[in-house]
Amino acid sequence: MNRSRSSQPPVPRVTRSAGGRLTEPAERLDSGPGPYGKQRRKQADSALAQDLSQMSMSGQDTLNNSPSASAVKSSSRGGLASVARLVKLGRCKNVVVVAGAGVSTASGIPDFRTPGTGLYANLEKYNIPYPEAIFNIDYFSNDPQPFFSLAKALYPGSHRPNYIHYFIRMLHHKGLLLRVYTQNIDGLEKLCGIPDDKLVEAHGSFATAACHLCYTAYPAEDAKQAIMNDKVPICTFCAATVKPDVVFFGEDLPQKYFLNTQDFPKADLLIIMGTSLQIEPFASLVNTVRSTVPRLLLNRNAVGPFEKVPLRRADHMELGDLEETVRRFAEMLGWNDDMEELMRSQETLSLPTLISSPLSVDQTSCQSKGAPAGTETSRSRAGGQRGASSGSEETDSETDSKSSASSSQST
Ligand code: CNA
Repeated sequence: MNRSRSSQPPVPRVTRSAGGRLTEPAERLDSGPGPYGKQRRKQADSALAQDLSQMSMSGQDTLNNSPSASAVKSSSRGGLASVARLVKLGRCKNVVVVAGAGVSTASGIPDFRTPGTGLYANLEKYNIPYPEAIFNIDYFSNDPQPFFSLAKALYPGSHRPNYIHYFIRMLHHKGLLLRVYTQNIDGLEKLCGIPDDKLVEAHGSFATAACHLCYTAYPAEDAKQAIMNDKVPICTFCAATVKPDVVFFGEDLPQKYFLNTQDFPKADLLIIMGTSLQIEPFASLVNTVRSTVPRLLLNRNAVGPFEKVPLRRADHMELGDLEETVRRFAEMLGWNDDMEELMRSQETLSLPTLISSPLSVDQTSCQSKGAPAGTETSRSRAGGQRGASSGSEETDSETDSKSSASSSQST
């Protein structure tokens, strides 16, 4: 679809950035033994914060080796249960989910920052000066090859939604989901059946493509074919390079992202899942719910405002493997049978091709950055490999009428 930078002056424009220091290669290199030194230090700080926190938090893997782990675990366990209790009491009917790459690792797609397995730890082969360069629009303009090499691994098609995606869909099915804001570009939320009007793909997706210079739309399937065959898709209008509509650093976020100004003040529960909260402006969204609104962080480590001690009174975090945590959460909510039924119902459905499906999402500006594809893990088999439904058809019947803004109205 066509995107124009200047034709709509009243529309707010927000570009994606990696958040101050992370975009600066020099600082990254100064921050430790490697480009990820700062990240490691941050994680160490987080561990300390966790030990000090007396707030609602429980740790699994992360705290197991700490001398004070058991004390922390016993004194602060219960965050997940507290939130489950609120949900069961009917006090959370406008749930906003904020999601990141950690949601899809159980589907076999590496995240960015997990040391060792994350994409940023495995970029040597792309011959780029610093990790973020691969998602930098100026860098792409000069040399699209690093991103295209990566995109070959990222294109949706070989991965299935996992238990976590279906849990988010279950929130919708129960009439509780106000919206899910995902940074992921793998399309798995859509694939698992979360309808378009409940989904904001804040960093775009591969479902559409356009010229990176003049924004002339380009058939997404043709772009995919070219990239998969090591060719460069060329704009039919200006002959510049075409790229899939995923948001690169320095590019505008989709207009639909601005639904956040309505949603977050209205939220009565915020669930933050599988994100390092390092990418702005997305990361700051979590600070825009009312201070009395419970925020539940489900992640391997403390991130963003959850790194500070003490935590905000309404904050809860449950640290450990995300899929395991979400399974426990579903159990506490009494949703096990519903989850099983939902996932079983997906087994017979075939995997749709996102790229050829018509897009109802109105995305204005750009996109990009990616998630590497990998092989499906054994864990993903529990949910992710059971197949997927096409997002829209089935969910039309399981309506959650709370949503007032449709994607096409979102601008
Ligand atoms: P990130 O910076 O890599 O952070 C991921 C977070 O999830 C980290 O805090 C991890 O500790 C945590 N995590 C990973 N796996 C698990 C797990 N199994 N259990 C618990 N926690 C886990 O990724 P973000 O999403 O924060 O960064 C935003 C970028 C990443 C977005 O712009 C995405 O486009 C981009 N990305 C997307 C994908 C995808 O679409 N699947 C994959 C990789 C990167």
